[in-house]
Amino acid sequence: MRPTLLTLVGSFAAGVFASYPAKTKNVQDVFDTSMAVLDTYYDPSAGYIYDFSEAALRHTVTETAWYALGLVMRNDGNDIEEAEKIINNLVRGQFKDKSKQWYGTYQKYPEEPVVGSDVYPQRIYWTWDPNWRGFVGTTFVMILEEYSDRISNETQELIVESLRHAVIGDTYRVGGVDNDNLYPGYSNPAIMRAFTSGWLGRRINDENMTRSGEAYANEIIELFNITNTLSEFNSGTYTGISLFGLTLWSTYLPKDSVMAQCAPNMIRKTWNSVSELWHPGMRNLAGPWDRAYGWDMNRYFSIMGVWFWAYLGKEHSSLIKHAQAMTHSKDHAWAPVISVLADKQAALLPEGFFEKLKTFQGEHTSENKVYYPPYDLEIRNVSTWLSRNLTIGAQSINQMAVGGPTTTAFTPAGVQWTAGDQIGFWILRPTEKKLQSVVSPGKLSLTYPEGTNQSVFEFAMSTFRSKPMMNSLDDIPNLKISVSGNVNHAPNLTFAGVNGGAGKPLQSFDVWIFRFSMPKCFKGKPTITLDFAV
Ligand SMILES: *[C@@H]1O[C@H](CO)[C@@H](O)[C@H](O)[C@H]1NC(C)=O
Ligand SMILES: *[C@@H]1O[C@H](CO)[C@@H](O)[C@H](O)[C@H]1NC(C)=O
Ligand SMILES: *[C@@H]1O[C@H](CO)[C@@H](O)[C@H](O)[C@H]1NC(C)=O
Ligand SMILES: *[C@@H]1O[C@H](CO)[C@@H](O)[C@H](O)[C@H]1NC(C)=O
Ligand SMILES: *[C@@H]1O[C@H](CO)[C@@H](O)[C@H](O)[C@H]1NC(C)=O
Ligand SMILES: *[C@@H]1O[C@H](CO)[C@@H](O)[C@H](O)[C@H]1NC(C)=O
Ligand SMILES: CC(=O)N[C@H]1CO[C@H](CO)[C@@H](O)[C@@H]1O
Repeated sequence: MRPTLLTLVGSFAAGVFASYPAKTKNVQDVFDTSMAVLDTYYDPSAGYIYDFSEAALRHTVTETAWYALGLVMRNDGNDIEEAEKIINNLVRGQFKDKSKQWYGTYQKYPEEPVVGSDVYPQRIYWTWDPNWRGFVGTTFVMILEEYSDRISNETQELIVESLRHAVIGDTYRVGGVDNDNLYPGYSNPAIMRAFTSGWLGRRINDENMTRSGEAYANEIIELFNITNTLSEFNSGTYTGISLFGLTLWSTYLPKDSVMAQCAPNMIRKTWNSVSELWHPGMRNLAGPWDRAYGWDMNRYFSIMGVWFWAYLGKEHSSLIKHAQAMTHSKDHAWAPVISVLADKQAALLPEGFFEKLKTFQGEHTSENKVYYPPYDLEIRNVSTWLSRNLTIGAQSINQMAVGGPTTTAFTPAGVQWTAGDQIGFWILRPTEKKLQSVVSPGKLSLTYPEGTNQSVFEFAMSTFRSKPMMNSLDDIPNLKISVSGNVNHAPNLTFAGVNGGAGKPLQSFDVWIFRFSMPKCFKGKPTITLDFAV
């Protein structure tokens, strides 16, 4: 085809906008750095991103969706063509059989066998993931809202049709039914669900869908209002996703939506607790954590880390320079999403809010209440003490099941300290449904109200390059721990590492396990008190 004037102008324009023009230097850095990383993971012959983990070049779906948004934003060379190819791939890989529980969600990867076949039985969160509706769906909405002028009408129609499947499929989810766990307290997917339903209902004039989104949002808001915190509280990863979802509420819904009305307040309250728990010196959110992919944010890639990067600059965030080396680094793919929303969210917070997060404000205590029904039988009380070189956080809980919604990630108590060239962590593993905690400067007391002589206080501690071998509590670098209470004072010490020891790593962290058991005969309820000194 001979180039017409129009195609020449088109390619010239594409050349001019060689990068997404962000409003701030930090957001520009988030976007450019991350896209450069994602470009190296992109497989144009397939139209998918390679899985970031050890995966023999399998491809992956959600990261590919976020990358497609990044391509549309960058709009350079054949970016738009690739994005359209990707969108078509993702929609082709969406489950369209209305009779299946996984209707409307997207594949986990294109090479996977047929979900629900004899060889590949359906298993929620394993062979299919109900939250992919929300992750891919919200990304599609952002593409339509921000860049509908850059993509073809056919692709836009394809997206709207795909969103219809995703929104209706999401209504199949009922917490406690068919192994699903979507309650309004499961903050991050709940917020996405209300949003896509409210947004699409308005777009396609489906009043029932709009109403259903608004009604679900009301349940989330009522729950939030009880404690002024997200039910899925303090998580390096998931607080970041909930803030993303609340920013969607506030940005892309009209003023008559309860979501647009309530999101700014929820965002401010959530950032207030973040600002109390964020330790700028240690570059960590102090504990305890509801869902942790690790216990030192300097070593795992978190989505809060990307927000901090966007607002404070990478050097003040929890991410290392070459953040793709960190564990859970696939969340690098969140960068385009956060780049679009960073300024919109910042506009809802007071002037100078983020500047304060660059320096430690001095010793303080943060008290929070959290409620996540049905897992919490009572409101949880969370208390965190922060000092320059030591933080201690713990909560009192009365849960339906040990660990509440997640046993591996739920961390009822956590201590962090500066240990030379790294951060040390000392965390309580969940072993009982009821726990009473008292936090005070330098001190942590834990009691099991329903404990027995079989109870254990099991702590996992970081490893240290400066001190690879650990024989007792006396070997811990930069930290003295004194033990009191009616426990056996000498712990059983084991190692859990990637290549061996008494157990497997936690998330991807090698850990030392200090296990305190109870004497056969003891008075009162099982109690341990730990005094920490740096
Ligand atoms: C898309 O559709 C709109 C109206 O529905 C039309 O004005 C526009 O020209 C179309 N764009 C393209 C690229 O086909
Ligand atoms: C209306 O929405 C509810 C809840 O999302 C759904 O269960 C129901 O099937 C919808 N009804 C119609 C007619 O679309
Ligand atoms: C939640 O609290 C906010 C702010 O106090 C209030 O405006 C809103 O009406 C409340 N919403 C619900 C559903 O309780
Ligand atoms: C948290 O504190 C409140 C009092 O403010 C109390 O009613 C509640 O039982 C406490 N929760 C737990 C799990 O101890
Ligand atoms: C310590 O715990 C390990 C692993 O549970 C166990 O094999 C070992 O026997 C325990 N040692 C003592 C002295 O209790
Ligand atoms: C340990 O607890 C069990 C049940 O709580 C009790 O039956 C047993 O007597 C206790 N053992 C000792 C030595 O106290
Ligand atoms: C005793 C101790 O570890 N002090 C450290 C506290 O943290 C500051 C700043 O992070 C260090 O400079 C101190 O050495």
